[in-house]
Amino acid sequence: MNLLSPRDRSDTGTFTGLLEKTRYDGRAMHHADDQPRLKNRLVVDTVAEGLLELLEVRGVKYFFGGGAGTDFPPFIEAFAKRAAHGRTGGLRPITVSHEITAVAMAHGYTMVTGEPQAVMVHTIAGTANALGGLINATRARVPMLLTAGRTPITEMGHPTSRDQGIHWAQESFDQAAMVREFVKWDYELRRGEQLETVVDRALAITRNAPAGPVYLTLPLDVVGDRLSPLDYSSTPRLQPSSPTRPETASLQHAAHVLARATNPLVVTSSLGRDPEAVGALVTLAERLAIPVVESWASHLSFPQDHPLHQGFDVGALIDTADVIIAIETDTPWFPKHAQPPEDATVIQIDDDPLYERYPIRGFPTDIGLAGRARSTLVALDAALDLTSPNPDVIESRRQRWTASHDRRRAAWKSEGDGVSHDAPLDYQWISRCIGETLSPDDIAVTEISLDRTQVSFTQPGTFFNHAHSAVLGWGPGAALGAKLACPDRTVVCAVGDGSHIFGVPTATHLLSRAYDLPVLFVIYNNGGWQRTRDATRAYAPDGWAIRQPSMPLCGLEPSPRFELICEANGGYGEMVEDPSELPAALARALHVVKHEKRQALLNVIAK
Ligand SMILES: Cc1ncc(C[n+]2csc(CCOP(=O)(O)OP(=O)(O)O)c2C)c(N)n1
Repeated sequence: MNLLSPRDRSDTGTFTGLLEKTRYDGRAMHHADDQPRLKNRLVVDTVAEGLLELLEVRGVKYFFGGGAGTDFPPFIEAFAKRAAHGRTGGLRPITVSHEITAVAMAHGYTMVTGEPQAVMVHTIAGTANALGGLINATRARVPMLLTAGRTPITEMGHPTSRDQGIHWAQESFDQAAMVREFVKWDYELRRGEQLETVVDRALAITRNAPAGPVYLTLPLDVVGDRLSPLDYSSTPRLQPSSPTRPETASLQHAAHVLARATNPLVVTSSLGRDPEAVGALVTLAERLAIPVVESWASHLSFPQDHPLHQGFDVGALIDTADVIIAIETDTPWFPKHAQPPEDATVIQIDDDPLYERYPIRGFPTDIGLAGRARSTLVALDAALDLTSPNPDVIESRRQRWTASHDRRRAAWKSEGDGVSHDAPLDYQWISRCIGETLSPDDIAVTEISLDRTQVSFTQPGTFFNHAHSAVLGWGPGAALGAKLACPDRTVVCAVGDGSHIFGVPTATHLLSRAYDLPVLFVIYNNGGWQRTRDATRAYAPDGWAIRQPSMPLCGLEPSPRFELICEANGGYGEMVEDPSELPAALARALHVVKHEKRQALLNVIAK
């Protein structure tokens, strides 16, 4: 057996980090373009070390360990050994005290950088806790390598054989079954020799469009095993496929339909996931004067101050549109409330216009333009060169939508003004105050709470809302991940009291302090789950629940002093009950975040 017990392990003498760069000059080692293909040699003690080395050379920067357990020792050893050798750069371990926070942090990091990171959780126990976050990452198309240990295989006879009750009870027949519906690929590492293929395949698949998490299980017996010197390619031989775009005939068809449209409409939720796609949409929208609605926006997909931006409620516009371009949106409208006319044409632009992983989704796809949205929009714009839309129609449309944009913004402003003195505070007023505090480059992360009618985001990559799966508790961890990715930018996390609790506050605030991630948390504290109350009100407008002073199953009272949880972790906290006090409180909190580099939390008492 090739197993390595901690006692057997050679000490640091054999370890120099050790990536021996070896060039092979054999014919097979050259690219077709005659560039030499280099092989590196990995010389480490264990498979776990080898895995970390490979993740590092493949550009993974963080290894979020969420709830390390008895399956982690080979990795703990490996990181300790790296630290003992002064290897503090490269792949960095982050100790996260809850799996919900770990997955959300990785999600938050990747949503602003596009670079997938690694998360490791404990067997079935950690996987169960990570599952909600994994669902969010899947629906948000966030690439991520989620790994989990597995209980030892052998009951006796090996250094890593089972010796605790959990080793029997934490085994399942098919551990990946728990997550399989929500990952693109799963696998169990069987042997160290597979490391290069497994790591490269995992990272290629997770990034391949549409991106999404992958799951790799790591049996203790395997990762604790000795790894013989391993030669691997200096650049991964498994790459995600290059971005695609639809064939020319389909683009021309769509362009002709669009050029003839009288009342076209763009609806998008997540185009801004690719910040560079936003400019392509602006170009197309301006060319034909197409109004844009950000429906259930998870990202900033169109500058809010652009005259063609028509807000967030597609219901008001959908029933008069003759051509709808649904771009990166799983839910372009709510058919229960409003539908496009029967003879409207629906063009869907998406990596996966049919949303194949959604069990049911009946939005028409008269023309499905599959591929990277950015490229499709540019190509669609080019295809319009062969059409001849009526310039008068476009000009009158432009004027109409510009006026509508101005009216809409004026109405939002007066709505915000109208609640500016309300106490408890109104969500609109809280959002307005946050909006006035933000600089154009600051990052806002929200779950449900931040009301975009009161904030004007203009730059891609500045606004992030939860995925439509809305497994709540994502926001606080995602904000920490965003701050980890962008230490020089201000990150504001705007969440309800319910979402803050779902987000494991103790873990959140501990992490913020431990890793110097000063985020401003603003809690919209209405003492309960307002969306659930609203849903009950809609379900039974004249029912029993609405007449109760407090609806059953919806309250979070007595409300905790959320600000004290932040203070308990070295942060700054304030409770705000007076609407006129909020701007000054935000300024104080932001000062702490920006200049003292400490986290801050405002517990805003809301209605
Ligand atoms: C993990 C999880 N549990 C339950 C829900 C159901 N749910 C949807 S909205 C909501 C209320 C959230 O409360 P809060 O964040 O305080 O926002 P509010 O609705 O009060 O504005 C709940 C419980 C969910 N989406 N996710």
